[in-house]
Amino acid sequence: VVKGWQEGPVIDESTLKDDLTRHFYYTLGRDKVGESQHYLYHALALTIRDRLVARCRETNQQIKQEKRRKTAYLSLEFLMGRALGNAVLNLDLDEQVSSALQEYCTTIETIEDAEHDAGLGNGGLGRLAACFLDSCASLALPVIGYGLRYEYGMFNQSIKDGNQIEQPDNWLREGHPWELSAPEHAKRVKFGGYVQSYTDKFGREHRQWMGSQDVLAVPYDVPVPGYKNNIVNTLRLWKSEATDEFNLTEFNAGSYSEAVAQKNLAEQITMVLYPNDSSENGKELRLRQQYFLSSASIQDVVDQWLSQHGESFSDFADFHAFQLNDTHPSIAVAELMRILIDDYELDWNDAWQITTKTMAYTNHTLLPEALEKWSVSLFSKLLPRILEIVYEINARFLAQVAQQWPGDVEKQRALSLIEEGDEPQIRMAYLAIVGSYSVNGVAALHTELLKAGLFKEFYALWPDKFNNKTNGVTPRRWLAHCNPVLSELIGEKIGHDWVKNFSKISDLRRFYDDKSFHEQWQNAKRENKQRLVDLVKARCDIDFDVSMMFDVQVKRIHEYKRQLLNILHVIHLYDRIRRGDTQGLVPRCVLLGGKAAPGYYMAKKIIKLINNVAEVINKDPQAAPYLRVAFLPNYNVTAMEVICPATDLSEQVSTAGKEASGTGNMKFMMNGALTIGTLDGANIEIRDAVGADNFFLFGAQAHEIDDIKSRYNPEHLISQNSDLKNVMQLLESGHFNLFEPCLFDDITNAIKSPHDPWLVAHDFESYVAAQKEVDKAYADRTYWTQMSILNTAASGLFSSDRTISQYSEDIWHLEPLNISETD
Ligand code: 26Y
Repeated sequence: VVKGWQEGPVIDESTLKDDLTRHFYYTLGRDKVGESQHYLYHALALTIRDRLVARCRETNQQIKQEKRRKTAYLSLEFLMGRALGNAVLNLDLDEQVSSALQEYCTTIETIEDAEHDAGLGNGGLGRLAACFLDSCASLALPVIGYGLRYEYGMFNQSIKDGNQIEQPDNWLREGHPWELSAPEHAKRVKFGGYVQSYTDKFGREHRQWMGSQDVLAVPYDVPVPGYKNNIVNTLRLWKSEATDEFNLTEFNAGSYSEAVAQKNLAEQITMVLYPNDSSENGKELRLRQQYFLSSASIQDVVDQWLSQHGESFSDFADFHAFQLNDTHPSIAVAELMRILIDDYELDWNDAWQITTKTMAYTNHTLLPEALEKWSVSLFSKLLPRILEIVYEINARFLAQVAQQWPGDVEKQRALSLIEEGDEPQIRMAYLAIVGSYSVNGVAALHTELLKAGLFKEFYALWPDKFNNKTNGVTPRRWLAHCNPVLSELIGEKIGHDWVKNFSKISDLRRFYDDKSFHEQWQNAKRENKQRLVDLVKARCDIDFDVSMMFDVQVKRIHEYKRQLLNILHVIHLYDRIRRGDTQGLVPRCVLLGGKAAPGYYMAKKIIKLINNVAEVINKDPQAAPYLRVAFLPNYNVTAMEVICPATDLSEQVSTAGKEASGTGNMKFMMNGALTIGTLDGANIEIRDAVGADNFFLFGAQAHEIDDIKSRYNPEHLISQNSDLKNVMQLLESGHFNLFEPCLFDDITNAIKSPHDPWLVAHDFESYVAAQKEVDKAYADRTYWTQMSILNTAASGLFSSDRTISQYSEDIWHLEPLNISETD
C-alpha cells in the first residue's frame, strides 16, 4: 500500500492498543484512573471504527471503479442492536482487543455492556433488515441500506404494577461513535406546494412541482462489516434538517416565530420511530417519513449514477435494484418516475420501463389492518406531484385490467390503486406490486397465501413476478457471537468454517449418539442458562433455576401471536399443582417478554395478565418446585442474545396463517431449542428440516381455519374440557386480580366469543397435549439432548446467507466483490 495523503494513514493492526490509548487520552480527553466504562467503550469503538472506515472506503472504491451493479435496500426500520461485539467478531480482532483491555483491567464483555442498542425498528421486519445487511457484507455483495436516523428509537419499556410504561429511547444522548455524517451529500426533499404546467422551447408540455417547503436530508453512514472478508458496506441513515431558506425567511418576513415553527416541522420528520408494527394509523408525519426516505435515497442513487455514467438513463436498470422492505417505502415507485420525468425529461414509457425493471417488493404481512392506505386528500396536500403520477400509473394499469377482464368493472374497482369511498385512499401494496418486477413473501406458506388470497388477481395477471424468499437470521450474531460456549464446542468438533458457510452445521449430526458430546452440549446449555438466571434476577427479582426447563416466548405482543394461549397453559399447570396432580410434571421456568404498541389495548391487557399470573404463582410456595414465571421488561436485541442460547423450549404458537414467517423461531433453533408450534410461517419449514419427531406440533392448520370459524362455539369447548374450564374459572373468579375486579373481563370475553379470530379456545386442548409430550421428552435427558443437537444441525437453511444468496440469484443478480480474506 502506498502511503500518502490520498490513501490516508495505513492502520497497522499491531497498534490497536496504541490507538485505544490515543483515543482514550486525546480524542476523548480522559485519563486512566477513575473513568467510567463508558469512555473506554467509546475509545474502543473509535479504534475499531478507524479500521472499518478504511475498509469501507476500499469497498466503495471497488464498486465505483468496477461499475458494479448494486442493490439499494430501502427500509423504514433497521434494528441493529449493538455494534461493538459484532465488529470485533467480523474483523477478527478478539485477541487484540482482549490484550489491549488487559491494560485497563477489564474485559470485552464488561465494555460491551456500555453500548446502547440501536433500536431503530419494531421487531421482525427491522431485525430482518439488520441480518440481511450482515449477510450481504459477508457474501461481499454490493448492497447499500437506506433508512432513517431516528433521534428516538423503539421506546424503553418498564413494568409498573404489572402494566407497561413507555419511556423515550434517547439512544444518541451519549454519542454514537459508529456513524460518520456526510453533509456534503445532503439532498432536498419537497413537501406541499402545487403543480404547474409549462411548455419548453420545443413546444413540449411539462409539469412542475412549485412552491414547496423543502427539507434537507443529511446522510449519516454506519459501516457494516462482512465476516472476515475485509468488505465493509454502508447503511446510510437520513436525518431531517431545515434548509437555509428557513433562516432567510426568519429575517425577511419578520415572522420569526412562524419561521422557527416551520423549522421544527422539518426537524420533526426523523424525530421518532412509530412504535406500532401491525396496525397503521394514517398519521401525516409517518407519510412524511416515508416520502423523505424514498426521495432522499433515490436522489442519492441517481446523483451517483450521473456522476459515474452521465445523463443517459438508458442502462440505469442494468446497474440498479431497489428492494422495498414492505410497503413503507413503496412511494419510491412514484418518486423514481417523478425524478426521471420532471428532472431528466424522460418520457413516460421509458421512465416506466426503468422503474419496473428496478423496483422489487417484499411483503411481510397478511393482516388487513397492517396494509397501508393513505388518503388521497393527504397526498394532494403533502405530495401534489406524486399524486398526479400515482393517478397516471393507475389509469394505465386499469386499462390493462380492462384488457384482461373485458367489461368487468368490478375487477377494476377491486384492483384500482385508489380505493373509492367517502375518503378515497391509495392502496400502497397495489402501487408496490404494479411498480415492481418482483413480489415476494417471506416463507413458503405466506407466499402461497399471498398468491391464493390477498394478491390473487395480481398473481393471475403476472404469475412470474411472484416468488418466495424464506427468511433467515445471521449465524454470526445469533450463534457465533451470542453463544460463545456452544460455538467453541461446535468448532472443536466440526471446525470453525460453519460461521461463514452455515450449511456445514449439518456435520454436527455425526455426534448425535456421542455420550461425551451430549455432556458437553448439556454443560454449554447450563452455562447459558445461568446467564439468563442472572438477567431475570437482576431485571425481575425472580429466581429461575438452571435445573428446570426454560420455556420461552419473546416477541412483540399481539393477539395473533397468542401469548394468551401460553399464559392459559401456565394457569393450567398451576391448577394441576394446586390439585396435587404433579405426576409427570417437569419443573419449568416460563419466560415471556415483548413490547405492546402504546395504543394497542388488548396487548397491554395481556401484559398485565402475564404479570399478575406471575406474581400469584411466584409467591405460592406450593408452586415453587414446579413453576416460576417471569415477564422480562424491555425485550430487545441485546436481551435476545442472552435469552436464545439459554432456551430449552421455543414457543411459536400463532394462529395458523397469521405469522408471515417468524425469525425468533430460527434463532432458538440454531441455539438448540426445541419448538412447540403451529403449522405457520417458517415453523413449517423448520419442522420439515428437523423432522416431525423433533418438533412439538399442535393446533388448527391454515386451510382449516375458515371452516372452524364458521361453526365456532368456544363456550361449548370450555364446558367439554375440564382443564380449560378450570382455567377459565380461576380467571373469572378473580384469582389473579383480587383487588382489581373486572380487570380481565375483556380477555375472558374474547376467549369466549364465537368471533374470536385467534381461536384460542379451539387450540387449547391440542396445545396442552403437546406440552405433555414436551414434559415426557424432557424427562429423558439423552433423548432431549439428541433432539437439541438435531435442531442446531438442521438449522443450516435458516441462515440469512442462504436467503440473501437467493435474493441475489433470483432478484438482484449481483456479482460478489473481490475480497481479501483474513481467515
Ligand atoms: C404500517 C406500520 C404500522 C407497520 C410497521 C411495522 C406495519 C408492519 C410493521 C412490521 C411488521 C413486521 O415486523 N412483520 C414481521 O416481519 C418478519 C420479517 O419478515 C416476519 O418474520 C414476521 O412474521 C412478520 O410479522
